[in-house]
Amino acid sequence: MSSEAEKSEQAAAAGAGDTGEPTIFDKIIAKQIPADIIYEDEEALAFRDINPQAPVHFLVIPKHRNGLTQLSKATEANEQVLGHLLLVAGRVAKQEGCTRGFRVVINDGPDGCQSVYHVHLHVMGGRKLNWPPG
Ligand code: TR5
Repeated sequence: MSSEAEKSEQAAAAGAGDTGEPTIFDKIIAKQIPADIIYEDEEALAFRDINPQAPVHFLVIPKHRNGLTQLSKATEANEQVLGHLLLVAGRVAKQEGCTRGFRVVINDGPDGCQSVYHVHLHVMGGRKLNWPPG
């Protein structure tokens, strides 16, 4: 894992939460930091998770965060983009070969184990997933 990724995980472990600073995802959007991008449009970016928890594990993020650090801060103003992220999640899961299904997760805040405060969807598949999650 890169030192940037380690820093992000350490911040989460320390319960740092939303710092108001640009996140690692802003740097990925700006192509300042490389990521394995598998889908991109005007509003959304999907890239493989650096620490995959399933054979298919990618993240879908809004390219324009507009203050939306986490789902619990969402308002009606974010409704369209959140819907778009879900549509992208489903389309890219299909593109990635998840024909038998997949899971979409949004971690929110310290109890949700959120480590990057730029709202994002985890999409996981490629094997039978366990339920309930830990
Ligand atoms: O814990 P939450 O829900 O906030 O999820 C953040 C996710 O971002 C984790 O699953 C990390 O593995 C993932 N992550 C963190 C970094 C990173 C990444 N995925 C792809 N590329 C990444 N880079 C380049 N750097 C990271 N710090």
